[in-house]
Amino acid sequence: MDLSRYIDRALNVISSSSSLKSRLEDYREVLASSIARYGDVVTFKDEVRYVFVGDIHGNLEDLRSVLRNYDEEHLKSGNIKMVFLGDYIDRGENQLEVIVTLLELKAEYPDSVFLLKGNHEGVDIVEPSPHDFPDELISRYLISEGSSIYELFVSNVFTRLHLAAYFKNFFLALHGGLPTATYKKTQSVREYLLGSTSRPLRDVVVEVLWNDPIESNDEAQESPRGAGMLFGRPITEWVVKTFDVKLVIRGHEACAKGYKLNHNGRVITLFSRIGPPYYNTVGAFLEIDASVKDWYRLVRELQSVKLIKR
Ligand SMILES: [Mn+2]
Repeated sequence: MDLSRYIDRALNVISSSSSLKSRLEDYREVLASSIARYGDVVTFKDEVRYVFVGDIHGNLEDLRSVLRNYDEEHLKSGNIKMVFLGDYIDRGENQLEVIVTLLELKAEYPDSVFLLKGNHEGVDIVEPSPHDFPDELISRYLISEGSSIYELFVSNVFTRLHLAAYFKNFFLALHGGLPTATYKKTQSVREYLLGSTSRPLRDVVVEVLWNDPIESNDEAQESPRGAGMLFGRPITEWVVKTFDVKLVIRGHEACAKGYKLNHNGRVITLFSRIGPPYYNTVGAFLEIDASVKDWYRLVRELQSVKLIKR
């Protein structure tokens, strides 16, 4: 069976507020054990196939187009690991369906499905803006139930998502971009992305969730978004060398073709939903096979990029 059947499972879960609330308790456990087992920055070691999915923003049909490509056998056997790059909610018409589908997948295959935090899921440490998820919950379950379900999403889900995924020699995956505040100041990838070895520093996490690449030899420039920074080529070159990765994989920015490359092919952006309020008419996701020696050449030649069209 292909993975799109998890959408039906999600529809069943959200059909009543009581079933959703009880399932949110399960998600809390699932996500907490994933953080306990893999850390806030997931470290991968298996040379298998990795699928990266960019922003979905509540667009269920585009999520379906991605999930149709994969069978449960892939996740069960561990031959494929799926990494979702955040921004599941906000703006689209099916935010709840999208995030619950992903949580159902995570609950079933906790070691093969990884959910990263987007700026719209950063509600614990970072202000989400704009953020119309509470409105969707209230319009569906009315004010009292809708508000309490939103609180459960914050405490049980959004605060428990991974911040990034790292595979030495291969990739670093995160929602927004590479932080500039910790550039050249840290030894480990975790410290670089969190700003400290213990508690995450807000300003650094904001950068991870909000930054965008810019084709510049400046290290950093101010971002027109009003949050985060624009990171230039020197930052990417330092990260590639210091943390020994070939590719930085991120979402966050709509792109006309669903993807784009920056910084001499070292940064790939994936945007996996189509349609308003964004302008792109094609979406994209990425599949790389870490067991293939020249996997990075295949990325550069765009053979690893999968398109979503209607
Ligand atoms: Mn975003």
